[in-house]
Amino acid sequence: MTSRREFIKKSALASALMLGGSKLLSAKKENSGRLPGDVKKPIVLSTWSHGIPANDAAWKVLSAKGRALDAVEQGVMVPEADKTNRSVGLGGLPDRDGHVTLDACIMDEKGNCGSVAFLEGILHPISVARKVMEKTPHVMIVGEGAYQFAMENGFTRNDYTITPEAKEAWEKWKKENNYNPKGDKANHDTIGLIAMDDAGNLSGACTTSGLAWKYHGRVGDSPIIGDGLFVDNEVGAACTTGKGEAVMKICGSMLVVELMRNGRTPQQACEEMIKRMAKKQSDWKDFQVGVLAINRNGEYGAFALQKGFQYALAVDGANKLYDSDYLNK
Ligand code: SD4
Repeated sequence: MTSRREFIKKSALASALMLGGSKLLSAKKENSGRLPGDVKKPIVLSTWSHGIPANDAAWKVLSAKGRALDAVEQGVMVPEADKTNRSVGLGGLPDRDGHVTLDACIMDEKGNCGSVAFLEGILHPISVARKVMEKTPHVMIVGEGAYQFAMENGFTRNDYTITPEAKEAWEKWKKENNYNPKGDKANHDTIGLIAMDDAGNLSGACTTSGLAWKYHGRVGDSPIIGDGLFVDNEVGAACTTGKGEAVMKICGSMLVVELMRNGRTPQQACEEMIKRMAKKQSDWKDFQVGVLAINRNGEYGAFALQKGFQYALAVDGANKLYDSDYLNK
């Protein structure tokens, strides 16, 4: 018996052949080697090596025909809960005053979104962001207000707000750097995770402790919808990592989604965003930014300013880490 997928593939092939060989080639090319209808899903794409365990958790939800929104939340909760992770969650490195302050956002297939920033003492900021999305008329709540909101919604203060290891690193940094945030090095690895479920719906989540040694109160791109994350179910999803200020200056994730809307593949869109960033920001060789994107066909893209950006891709039941291509060669 012919499966629906095979049927679609054969029909597409037959109609393309009827149109002539050249049409077939261009159909193939436009879909990166796939024929129309052969959408890769579910698919999960996330930043850095902590993306591997995050993707595993997301995949568990998606392989049980779960919703992409649940998958992205479950996925990023893994690095959030990992006390040894120095860039996500309460295990993260603190700001220059010794506070670990957390930023997170989430977005679903309907364009609903929620965000928290400058939040202390909470193990899962992504879940607070989801509550902001689901329970309030707002998109973003920050600082003391976000903490209060978390308390009112059943979250508890965690028993640690900074790990002994992060505190030790901070003491060392203070001595060596004279309490002076530089903010120019990619000393942090946010997790951004975007996914498409079996129903073809897209969602994304992004969570971080932000740049290490930042000014107290500084917020980067990660919890800002359109900067660290953007999802448009008609087009695709994108997320970023690296120096938040650089991403914020060009609304990075939103830009990538808009480029895909205008016909770019995810890879082309990621490259164009990074190239534009480099063109506009003359110090681009001194910092790192990485970007990931997927579109509605389940095609994906990854690109960075510098060598060293890695991403985790889960598709067809396999979950692997890859080195991203980059601009500064
Ligand atoms: C920030 N974008 O706070 C985050 C940090 C990060 O990989 O992603 N580093 O600017």
